[in-house]
Amino acid sequence: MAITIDNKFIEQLVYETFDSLEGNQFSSLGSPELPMWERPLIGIAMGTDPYYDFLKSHIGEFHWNPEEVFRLKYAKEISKENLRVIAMVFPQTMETKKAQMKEKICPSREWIISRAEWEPLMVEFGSRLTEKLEKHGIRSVSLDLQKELKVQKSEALGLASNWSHRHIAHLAGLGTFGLSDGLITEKGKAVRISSLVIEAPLTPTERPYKSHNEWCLYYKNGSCGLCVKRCPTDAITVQGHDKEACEKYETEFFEKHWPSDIAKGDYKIGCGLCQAGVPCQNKKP
Ligand code: B12
Ligand code: SF4
Ligand code: SF4
Repeated sequence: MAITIDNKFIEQLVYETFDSLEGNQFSSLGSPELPMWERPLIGIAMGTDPYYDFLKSHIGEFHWNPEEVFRLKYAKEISKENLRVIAMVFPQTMETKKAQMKEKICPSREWIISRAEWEPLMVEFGSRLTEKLEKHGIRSVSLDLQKELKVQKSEALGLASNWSHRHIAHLAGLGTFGLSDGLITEKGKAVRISSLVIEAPLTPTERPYKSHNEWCLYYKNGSCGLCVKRCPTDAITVQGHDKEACEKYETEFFEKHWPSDIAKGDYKIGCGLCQAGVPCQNKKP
């Protein structure tokens, strides 16, 4: 029987792939029975949306559009009309968030590990998903598998990637930005994000907002501001988020406050205290 390639089919494939991940567990903390991440929220955007041009002027010319992403992997017969972008938002588990909420200086052990083991997990996820799609004759590019994905300097906005997962998730209807910069989704801000460019006739997700920051209480009505208080280094103020100060603090906690019983190895680091213990932790507040 011929398979219909539609949103439902893709959603099932994403969940099936996610559910099969061997790396989605805390064996590094001696708890292989506990998952690191919950099933993702999924949003879909057209490959022709004018938003990609906006990102080129807003972030920098270096920010890719879906067609440029597709050309990283495929040489022939690429038409942007046939491309879609799938944004996937993976929530932290309640256990990780509860542990992170209690911390004030150094992120919790669960937060440290779920951040540190993210890249290998996304290699496992992206490889399996793109292979399954290929078996169905569908071309796709998982951004987290592309070695060209890197951080550079946007003249206007400082540290920025050539593919900002959260701007793409915003485009795909999954959330709006908060005072801390973090994307607030229906499952809150304590999330990580991945994206996939795919050649398939999928229907774009409706965007249930009009502005880029309306789900944040501070931007909505001047209230909250709790992320400002959660930051141990004053990197967040009512003027927004100071990326350099934030990055500097991540290095500081790595050097001064890292738990002695967790081997540093080549782990990537992230603080994320502003993502927990706030009203936008688990939901759109
Ligand atoms: C560089 C980077 C950093 C830098 C800079 C962060 C930043 N704000 O850009 C540093 C090292 C500081 C950092 C820290 C963290 N990061 Co980081 N980081 C990235 C990376 C690699 C690129 C981000 C990027 O391209 N930014 C682009 C710039 C332009 O974004 P921006 O300035 O924030 O954008 C603002 C404007 O565009 C404005 N805006 C949006 N639309 C519009 C429209 C108009 C008209 C106007 C005027 C303005 C406007 O709002 C945005 C937010 O304020 C991404 C991975 C990726 N490839 O996407 C992860 C990523 C953003 N980080 C993430 C996380 C989780 C973290 C940490 C929590 C660390 C951790 N893991 O524990 C902290 C949180 C810091 C914070 N307060 O948000 C997540 C995001 C989760 C979320 N809920 O948003 C990402 C997507 C990684 C992932 N794969 O999930 N990170
Ligand atoms: S903690 Fe409050 S002010 Fe900060 S991003 Fe969340 S809703 Fe906005
Ligand atoms: S990640 Fe940590 S240092 Fe950076 S803004 Fe959030 S709380 Fe502050």
